[in-house]
Amino acid sequence: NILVNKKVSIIGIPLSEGQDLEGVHLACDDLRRLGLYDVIKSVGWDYEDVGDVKIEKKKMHSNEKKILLNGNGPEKNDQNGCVEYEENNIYYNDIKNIEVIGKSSENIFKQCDKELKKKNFVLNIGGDHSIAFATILSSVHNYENLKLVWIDAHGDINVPETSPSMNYHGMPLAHALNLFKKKVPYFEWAEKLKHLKPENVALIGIRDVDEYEKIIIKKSNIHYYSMFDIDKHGMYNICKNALQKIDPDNNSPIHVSLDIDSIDVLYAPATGTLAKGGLTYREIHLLLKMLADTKRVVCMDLVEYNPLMDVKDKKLHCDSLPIHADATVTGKLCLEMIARILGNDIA
Ligand code: 6HN
Ligand code: MN
Ligand code: MN
Ligand code: MN
Repeated sequence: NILVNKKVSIIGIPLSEGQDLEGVHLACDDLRRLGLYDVIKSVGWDYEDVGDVKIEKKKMHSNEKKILLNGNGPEKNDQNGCVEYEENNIYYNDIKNIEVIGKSSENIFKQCDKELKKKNFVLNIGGDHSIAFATILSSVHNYENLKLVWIDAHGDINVPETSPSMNYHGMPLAHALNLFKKKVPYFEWAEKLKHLKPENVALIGIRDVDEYEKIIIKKSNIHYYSMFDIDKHGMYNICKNALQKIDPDNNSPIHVSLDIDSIDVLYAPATGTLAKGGLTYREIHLLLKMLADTKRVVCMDLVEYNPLMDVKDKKLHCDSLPIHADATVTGKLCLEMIARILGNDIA
């Protein structure tokens, strides 16, 4: 095991400004209430809850200038595999809430950096997926040769020029790969940091990918596995293949970025961007178990759980983890997945 401490640093990151719905900022407190600490202890790990990262709320200026988007959209040329878009018709400050996200991301980076340096397993509980730019850069900064497994229904690899929503949570992977063509306001703190290399990335579970994102994915040199690949080959083979591709020598540290919407709506109804046809309960558990078995996972983001959208669960006989009796369906699954990535072996 790379991590000899067997200690989890819990970082709450109640950032919800990367998307449009209320509620994802409540996830960390919800999981604390449902038994996060007991679950971690029950699988043999110690923990340290360092609390929530400060989210820098935006001060409104009445005379704020609204810059309008030119409606032409990006130009596309996928014949030779490039994405072409007009450079001048998009302003990066039109990314929604970019000030809050950029400033808060610096706080996220610093907090993760501090915890990673302790050689703890760092658990980042979102918040929406916007948090992942900072958490991943922090892992890349602390671990030589870091690999990334991004589990998501979506690509999250839009650049501002291709984004249909201008929501930053659809862009963090592109940003971490340094695919943005211009400097992003409020992210100056990150400009000199090492970014992620595409060959070190596996994207697993995709099924709701925007038109231009498909081109970016194909062109980017990341390794990607859609739901069809999982249907055809089974999760066991997909995970084996993904690990082999990103880490042929089997010795690198791994960062897992887990978007709850990768899982089917049936098992994880409480998330903002639902996409049918997701991972089954068994598939996500198998994937996380195989990752845990590498003994090289050093950091995990758990994002996009929205407790306000969750539904009642009934207590089952197989609920062996010390989870609060009134836990909701998605909340309970989140805790089970945390136990799984830490190496909860049985069943
Ligand atoms: N997520 N591709 C869509 C967009 O707005 O860019 C959806 C992104 C969802 C992001 O689920 O983390
Ligand atoms: Mn995502
Ligand atoms: Mn997603
Ligand atoms: Mn039975």
